[in-house]
Amino acid sequence: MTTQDERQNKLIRPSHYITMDDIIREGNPTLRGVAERVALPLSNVDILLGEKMIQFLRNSQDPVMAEKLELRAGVGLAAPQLDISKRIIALLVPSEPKFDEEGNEIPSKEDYALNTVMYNARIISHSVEEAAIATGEGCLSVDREVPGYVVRHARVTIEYYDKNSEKKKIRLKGFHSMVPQHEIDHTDGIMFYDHIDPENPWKMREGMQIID
Ligand code: 4LI
Ligand code: NI
Repeated sequence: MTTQDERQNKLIRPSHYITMDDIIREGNPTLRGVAERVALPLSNVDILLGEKMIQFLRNSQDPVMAEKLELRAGVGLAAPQLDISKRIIALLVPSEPKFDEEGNEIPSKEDYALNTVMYNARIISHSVEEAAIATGEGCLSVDREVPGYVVRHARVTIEYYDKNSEKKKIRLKGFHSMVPQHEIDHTDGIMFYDHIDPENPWKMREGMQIID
């Protein structure tokens, strides 16, 4: 028997890199539980876990590190995916690649549209309009393709606490709003395919925005 605190202490050791072996898969009941809010001001262990989660996402997007550690690329990770039932999510979304007049990509290595750990994140308001990613969604805890539109809010306002225990509010739209909605869902025991129409996965809904 290992307790959650013991698992978290292992994950935050300085020498530990989070890998796919640390990520639990569908079928594990933790993914269907409602996670606990974290205590504020944040404890050092919760701050360190957030940093490890961001490090995992950065490694997963780096071709060299991803191959070495056998990581699947992700832009978001939630603590329940590490079998830690706490309301902690990490978001690392690369900026859209920019191009010069000749059409060459301007390299912008450390450039992220979103690079945040959110504690106790909640959606405080959202658009009536819905949206879905054109190609569907994937999840590091789901080792199969589940095709279909994952119907979400087109725009959200999220309130959360940052790593300094400061209360923040952010408004997001497009792909940038899909990622935190997917991750906040993990803290509520919801999987992306719960939002796919089982009858007709690619059914277009009235007024739904398609993100590509
Ligand atoms: C390599 C290096 C095509 C198929 C396009 C890959 C760096 C799908 C998209 C990435 C799809 C990076 C992503 C998510 C989708 C599909 C997540 C590639 C990593 C695109 C992230 C949480 C849903 C987030 C856009 C079934 C692990 N991520 N693609 N969905 N990328 N990535 N989700 N959809 N079709 N999942 O999955 O991190 S919200 Cl950045
Ligand atoms: Ni997921």
